[in-house]
Amino acid sequence: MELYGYYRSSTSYRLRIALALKGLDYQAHYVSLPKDEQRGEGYLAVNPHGLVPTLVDGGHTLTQSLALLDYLEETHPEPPILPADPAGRAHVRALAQVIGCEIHPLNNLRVLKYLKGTLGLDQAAHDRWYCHWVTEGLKNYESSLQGLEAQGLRGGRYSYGQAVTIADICLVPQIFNAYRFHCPLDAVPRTMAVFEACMALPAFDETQPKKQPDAEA
Ligand SMILES: N[C@@H](CCC(=O)N[C@@H](CS)C(=O)NCC(=O)O)C(=O)O
Repeated sequence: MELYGYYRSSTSYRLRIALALKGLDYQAHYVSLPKDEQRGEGYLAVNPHGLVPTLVDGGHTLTQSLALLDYLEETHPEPPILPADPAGRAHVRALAQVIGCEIHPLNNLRVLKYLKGTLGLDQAAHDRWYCHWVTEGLKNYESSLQGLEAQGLRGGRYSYGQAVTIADICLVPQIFNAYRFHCPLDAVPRTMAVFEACMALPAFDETQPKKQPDAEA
C-alpha cells in the first residue's frame, strides 16, 4: 500500500492510526500543504481534488478518509475498528461523522485560506471561526458520549464499547488540531478522557504529527 499524506493533516493521521492498529505496512509519500504541493501537477495526477490522504492499493487509487477507514476494515478485518452489530456500527459512524462531516470541513486549509485571503478576515477572526466550530462540534461529541453512557453502550475507556473504533480514530487528530489553535476543551471532559486513553496506545502515539518523518523541525 502507498499513503499520500502530510504530518499535520488530521485526515492523514486517521489513516496512519488505522494502518498501525491493523499492523499494515505502507510506503509513505509526503505532500507538503504549506508548499501547496497538493495542487502541484504531480499530486493532482494522483488525486485531482488536491486533498490528502490518498491510498493506493491493489491497482486502486482511493480517496476520502472515512471511505478509506471502511476499506481497511473490509479488506483487513482484524483487529476490528467497527462494532459487530449494525446499531453499534451506526453509533460509531455517527460519532466519526460529527468530526469528519461537521467539524473538519469547516476548518480545512482551503476554507481558512478563503476566509483570510478572499474575505479578508484577520488572524483573530480566523482563530475565532476555527475554535467556534471545534467547540460546537466537540460539545456534540460529548453529548453523544453522555447519551451512549445513559444507554449503557460506552462500557470502556474509548468512545464506544470496549475497543478502539473509527470514532476514536477521527477524534484524536481533531484534538491535535484543537490544541494547535488553542481552542478551549474544558467543556468536554469525557471526550478528553477518551483522547488520553487513546494516546496511551502506540498506534495513536507513534503516528502523531510530530513523530512523522516529514514533520518540520
Ligand atoms: N473529506 C476529505 C477531506 C480531505 C482534506 O480536506 N484534507 C486536507 C488535510 S486534513 C487537505 O488536503 N487540505 C488541503 C487544502 O485545503 O488545500 C477526507 O476525509 O479525506
